[in-house]
Amino acid sequence: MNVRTVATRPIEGQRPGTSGLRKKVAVFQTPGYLENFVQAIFDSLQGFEGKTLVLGGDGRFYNDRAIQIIVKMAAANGFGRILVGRRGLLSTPAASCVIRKHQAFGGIILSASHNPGGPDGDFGIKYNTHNGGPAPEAITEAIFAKTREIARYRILEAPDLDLGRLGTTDLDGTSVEVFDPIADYLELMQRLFDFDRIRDLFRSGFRMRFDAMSAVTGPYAHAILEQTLGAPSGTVVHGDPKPDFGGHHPDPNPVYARELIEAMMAPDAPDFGAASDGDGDRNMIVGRGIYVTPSDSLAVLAANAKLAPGYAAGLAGVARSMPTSRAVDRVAEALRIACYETPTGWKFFGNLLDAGMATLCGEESAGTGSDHVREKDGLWAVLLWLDILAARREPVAEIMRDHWARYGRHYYSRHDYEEVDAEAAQGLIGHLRARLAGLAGEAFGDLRVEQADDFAYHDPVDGSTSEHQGIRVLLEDGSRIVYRLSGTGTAGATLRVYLEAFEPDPDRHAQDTQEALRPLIAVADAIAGIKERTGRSAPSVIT
Ligand code: VG1
Ligand code: CO
Repeated sequence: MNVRTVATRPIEGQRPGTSGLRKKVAVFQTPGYLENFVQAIFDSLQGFEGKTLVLGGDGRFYNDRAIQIIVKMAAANGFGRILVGRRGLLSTPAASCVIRKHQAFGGIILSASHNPGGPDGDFGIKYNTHNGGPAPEAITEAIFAKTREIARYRILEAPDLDLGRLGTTDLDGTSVEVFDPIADYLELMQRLFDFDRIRDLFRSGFRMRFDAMSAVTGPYAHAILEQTLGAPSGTVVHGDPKPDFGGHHPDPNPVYARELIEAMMAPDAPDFGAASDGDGDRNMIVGRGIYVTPSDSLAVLAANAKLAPGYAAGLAGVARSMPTSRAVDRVAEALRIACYETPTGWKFFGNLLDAGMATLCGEESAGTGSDHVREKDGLWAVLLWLDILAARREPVAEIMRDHWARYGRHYYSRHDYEEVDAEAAQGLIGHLRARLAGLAGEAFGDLRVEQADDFAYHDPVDGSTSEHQGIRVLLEDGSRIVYRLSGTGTAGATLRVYLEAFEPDPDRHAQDTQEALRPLIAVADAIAGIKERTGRSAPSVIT
């Protein structure tokens, strides 16, 4: 065996955040940085000798180099088989699908998701376990602990692999298989949705625009929407994955996917618009003339899931991250199913999905998914919407009006203050925490605080507890403010303020969201002193 053992030393700051380890590309390129983290993953695992590892990424800058390094390290560490997506590409949900289908030991996904890419952008790496889901906190903390005591890493001396060619290569006893990243995923989608019905919808003249944001879903969307479901070519835009995502943030929200929003608000807009993020696990849904918030999308999908063959038997339960609006709670109540509230990050849904307690899950950050894999899944959400539209044959705007009339409308918005001074952000949260006990009963203008706390989650399946997951302020009129700091950024701190107000009256369902939330926005600042503490007069991104 040509295994080389390289001496190394711990590198500071390799603690995984909300979704893996994310740093600037330049940081990942420093000698030993990637190698240390990968070796720490292997060092924290047991019993993988001879087993299968799935490997792929979102195609961002440095993806190709990193894949070559990881293949050689996985082989040197004793994996028996490595499945690599062709050209090193694999969307996050497809990776989850492949891990499950091929009963792999686990998988490594290279992505910084919605963060910008390119030589000056971000890179990221995350480990998923045999259930196909993101490693739970116990494992990410064990990996972090290993990064702090690492003294050597193992790598094979071997030439680079040709990742463009499908097929199997023997690498010193480890079989490395370059596979088609689309096939298994497409097959799974065909089992969940009525492809004939969606084909009929497109045949009837239904028009769609899918913006892949120059990221990983382009090839999947071309293959599924255009080549399989018969949507006219040109339906998929920005469908070529680029290492720098064309210089944009591959984040499907109304700010970064402005082009799609503009197309959908135009007089000749298509019937349906959608976009997904860097690694394909997020989705944005837009109807002609109407943007659907991710929280509303989750609620509508839960209410209509039974129309799709894969969910015809009904839902066991639903789950949402704490800051996600409570629109889905109302649907769960009507369906008489359980609704779980988890901390931010998909890793917290894994246990509920594995235990069969939840079927659909979602986050306000444009993540929706189900028990078909263990990651959020952008194209899956788009296909579920398409299947529902094919069954109901009503415009998106009508479906939304109908939904709100029945359940009431949750006006919802997230205000992000990006790259603020880390100390100022910590100070703001610390100050809020100190005020929590006295907040109940305090009045701000017409609004009075009913209850305030620092969200802690007790996992009903494994009994673990995760604390400090966001400050919640509930007001007497049913509205809510949540404050938390992002765990995915790579520069300074990002403060997220989540605002939600409930409106039962259908005559008041056509308001502008920021208008409807105006009083609450003022209270959010009054409670936390956002302007004063961050020095920002307005959020950097409003979604
Ligand atoms: C953000 C979102 C969170 C999501 C996470 C990963 O985390 O708020 O809902 O799970 O990104 O999404 P944070 O800690 O920055 O708020 V992705 O598409 O990056 O895998
Ligand atoms: Co993502």
